[in-house]
Amino acid sequence: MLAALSRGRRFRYAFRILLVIVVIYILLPSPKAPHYSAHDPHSLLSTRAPQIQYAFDASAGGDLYRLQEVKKEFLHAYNGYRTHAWLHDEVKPVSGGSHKQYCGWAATLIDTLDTLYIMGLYDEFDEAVHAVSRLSFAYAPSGFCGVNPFETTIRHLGGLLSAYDISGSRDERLKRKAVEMGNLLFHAFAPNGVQCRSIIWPRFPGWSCEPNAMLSLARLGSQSLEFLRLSMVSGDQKWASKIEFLSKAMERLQDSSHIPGMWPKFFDGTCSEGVCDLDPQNWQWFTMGSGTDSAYEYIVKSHLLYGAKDDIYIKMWQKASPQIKNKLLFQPMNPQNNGMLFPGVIASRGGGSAAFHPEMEHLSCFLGGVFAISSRLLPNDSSDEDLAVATNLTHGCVWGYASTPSGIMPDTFRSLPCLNSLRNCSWDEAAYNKAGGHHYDLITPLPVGMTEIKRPEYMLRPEAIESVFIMYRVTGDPVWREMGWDMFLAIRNATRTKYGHSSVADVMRKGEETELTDKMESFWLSETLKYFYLLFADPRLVRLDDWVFTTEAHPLRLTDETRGGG
Ligand code: DMJ
Repeated sequence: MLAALSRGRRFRYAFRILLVIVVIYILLPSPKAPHYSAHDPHSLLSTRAPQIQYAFDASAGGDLYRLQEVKKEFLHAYNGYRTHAWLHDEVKPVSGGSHKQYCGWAATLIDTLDTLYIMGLYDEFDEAVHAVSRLSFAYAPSGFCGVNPFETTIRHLGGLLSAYDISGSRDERLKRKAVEMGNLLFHAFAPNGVQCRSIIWPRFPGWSCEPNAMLSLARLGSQSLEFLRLSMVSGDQKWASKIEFLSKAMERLQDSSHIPGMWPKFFDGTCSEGVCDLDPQNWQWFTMGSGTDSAYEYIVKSHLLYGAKDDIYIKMWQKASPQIKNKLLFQPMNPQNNGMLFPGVIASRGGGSAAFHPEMEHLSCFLGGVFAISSRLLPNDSSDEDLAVATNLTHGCVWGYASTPSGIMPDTFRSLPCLNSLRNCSWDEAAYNKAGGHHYDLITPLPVGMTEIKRPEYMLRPEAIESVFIMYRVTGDPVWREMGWDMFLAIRNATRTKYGHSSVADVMRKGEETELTDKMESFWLSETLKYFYLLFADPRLVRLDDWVFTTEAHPLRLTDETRGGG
């Protein structure tokens, strides 16, 4: 009958049907859409006996002035995004435009949901959840898109799961979106079970997920928290089974690297059984920075989330951590002679030839927090040593901030290691002069103790404040709040713009000389400002005994049936 109609009438019919569908969609109440308010019965303050977090007494409280200052910055940046880039991936903090980074699925909004709730911004949370629940991941707003499985897992899936957990595990809209994203991410695995580089989305006939010949450790090992929690929340075990397969591959490879117990940065992911055994003749890089960081972090944290069901994670950490301490950590020579530690990089060719690079990345600053958690998770002979390592690693990052003219640590720099002894490392001016120049450029001196700045930018990264926050929560020592406040002031001063906060090109420049790159990654709101906020909040808020933070700072709820202990 339709064929008999004129083209114009067919068009009008189709238009009317479409209109009716849109109106029904808008008017239908979303199923199970709780309204969040300041009187929300769900409380984030808990009373569970402390295991990881210091036993703060009830009077510890928050540092209200600093808390409000952090919240002000958060609102400034969030409102910049809300007004100028709503539902886009990122706001451009200098020019006020928007930026597509992750297929246009509102990366900043999804990444930020749980921070809104934690900060008590319930109206904003309500509005944001409503908007997110109406997004569709069935297609990419900008046509075909290459989905990055690593980033989409930690930002989108982690963001949705955490928003669900933190708001009381009752909003079906959030659970549904998490499952939808989890199903999409399931396409990121090649037939041999290993993650491919990207998923072409929407998929089209003929596309297949090709296994990755240069698979990074971070990609192999950084979805366990999100996938395990998704299985727990949804009741569907398919994500947990995937993690079981991948963690077995990691366990199988752990002793065959040039530094048994540690994994190198890259693997060949093209073998039929998953990941190939390592070729001992190849170069292997060992680092705590880019390409590996979150895989080590997830071993410890997956034990926290799931150790009662599977002890594979803690066994891997027990093998890895002594090697990290003995082989990778070094004490940089510095005029203050303080005992701080940095993780370096080892490039090894096998057959005993290995080179140590005293290179420190901002990304590696997560490690202090991980050692602090593991020192409490596994009370044993090395607990005190692990806490001392955590303290010295975190001091190293704080030193990296305090040393530059802007008060912010560069993305990558080098130092002179005291190779002989971790206790006896006194300042040796002649050795320092020999190791590197004194100058950053013609007029600016290098911070004394650094021998080279390889990447001078600051990308609004969270890892340093993340470890400062964990150190405060684990030890209860208020000195960490003081250090965190100095870091906050320096970052605010260098990065604040009209529409938010911007990455800066060079932390060795100050004030007007700083070049702003017009980039505000979603982790600024998801991680960096969340950790600053929690550092100054009542320490019972989002306690380390009730929640585990993903690598994107999304707290996931710990449950008694699955959590691992000592
Ligand atoms: C974040 O997306 C995550 O913390 C990730 O694990 C590492 N990189 C950024 C922040 O620097």
